[in-house]
Amino acid sequence: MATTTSIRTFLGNRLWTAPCSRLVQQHSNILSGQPVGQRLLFSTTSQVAYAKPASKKGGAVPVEPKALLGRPSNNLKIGILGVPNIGKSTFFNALTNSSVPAENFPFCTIDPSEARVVVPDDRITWLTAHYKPQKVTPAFLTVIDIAGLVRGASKGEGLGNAFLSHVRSVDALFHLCRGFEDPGVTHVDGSVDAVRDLETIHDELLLSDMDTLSKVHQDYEKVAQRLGAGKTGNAVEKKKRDDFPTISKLLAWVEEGKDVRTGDWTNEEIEVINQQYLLTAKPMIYLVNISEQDYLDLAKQPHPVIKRIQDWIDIHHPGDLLIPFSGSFENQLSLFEDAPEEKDMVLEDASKQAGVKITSALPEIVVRGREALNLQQFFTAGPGEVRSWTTRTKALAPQAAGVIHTDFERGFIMAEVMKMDDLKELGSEVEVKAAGKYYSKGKDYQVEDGDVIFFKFNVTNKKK
Ligand SMILES: Nc1nc2c(ncn2[C@@H]2O[C@H](COP(=O)(O)OP(=O)(O)OP(=O)(O)O)[C@@H](O)[C@H]2O)c(=O)[nH]1
Ligand SMILES: [Mg+2]
Repeated sequence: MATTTSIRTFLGNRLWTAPCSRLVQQHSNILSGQPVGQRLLFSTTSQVAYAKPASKKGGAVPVEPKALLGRPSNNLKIGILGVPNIGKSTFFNALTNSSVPAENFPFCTIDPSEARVVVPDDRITWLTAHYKPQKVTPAFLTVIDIAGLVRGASKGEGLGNAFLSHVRSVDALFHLCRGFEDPGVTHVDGSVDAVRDLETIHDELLLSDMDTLSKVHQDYEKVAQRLGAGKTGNAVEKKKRDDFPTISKLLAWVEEGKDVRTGDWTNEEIEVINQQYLLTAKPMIYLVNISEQDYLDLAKQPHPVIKRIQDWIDIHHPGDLLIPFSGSFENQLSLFEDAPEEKDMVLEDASKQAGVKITSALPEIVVRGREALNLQQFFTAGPGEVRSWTTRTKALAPQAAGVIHTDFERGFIMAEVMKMDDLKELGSEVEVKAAGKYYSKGKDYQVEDGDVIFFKFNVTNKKK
């Protein structure tokens, strides 16, 4: 895997900070190529099935899937967040091969830029080599470069509410931190201090959520009191009354300084949370931008800023993921995007200098970004096209069919499913069938990441 070394390099430096088995488990999963359990990374956004209490009749225990925080869409976006002038646009350009302005002054970015980046996926590569299709369509991650945020934004400082509305419009966040020293690059607060910057951003997001929730709380409280006093209300008012306890709980939570995404909410509460577009409910991945030399030295010596940030995350937001990278190194590599041999030479030189194999951190960042959005891939494959399709985690088979075409969902009959591992191991569809591993699945089947699916459908029934 192209990213293995950079992950190992990074892990080599994180093991010394690992305070608990969580990190060790996270690491071993990454190293063994297993998908990292979402529960480890983002506890409240995970899709973990839980058991309802046994029914009184003693029947089978029904299992209800846990709802996800966030918009119920397959078209989700991740935003790049951070204080001004720390390399967000530089990172965006390297990641998406774009050329948005990235100059040495705060608020260089005002209007957000959007770009799509291909999600690296060995499975698409395998399917393409196997089926030799006429067309290949990979999955994409949509990334938004947003303006820098300063302390006081929630009260209108800097770009204030305009900035916060940009944050509100994305579904997950790459929280970029400046870990490089460069006297030539000015800092809005006069000095480089990544943990102070982290706190600035977190405080502003929390203050914004507090503000949103206080207003909603006031409104719902009035309605709840009115309806509680025996007055009849319309459907909207009844909903406000019913949601009022959850809003009170949420307000108390953020007033304690806790991000909404760190709570263990019920499905009913998650439904209420999702209507409020809260900023601290969004999954967050911390990206620490260090100098090129520090990036090359990561395997040899722990980086003090990364250690400080990791300690801060472990205390304040345990489970959130940190990935170090070097903006200037990635920027140089991106110049060779159309010259892969020269890019390999740059990486070889860097590896010689570092004494370990060096790779770009970007593939890992893209893959983790997709995971943070609770998105997964399934594949359709044949000589015409190999294509990666996107659903939210554990979508049901008809919903997955609906991503291809609404008719497929409407007339869904069954999904014929091969597991990617079986296909790779046995070598062909025929062998998978012969081994009894070609499964027919009905409408209750939860699609898994990496399924190769052939849908059967019938659209003679009229659209409802
Ligand atoms: N030394 C060094 N300079 C960098 C790095 N990344 C960005 N810069 C410089 O920092 C300055 C600001 O970079 P931008 O990418 O515009 O920063 P930004 O966070 O998007 O800034 P705003 O849009 O103003 O919030 C530019 O002069 C970049 O060349 C880096 O990794 N190392
Ligand atoms: Mg910018």
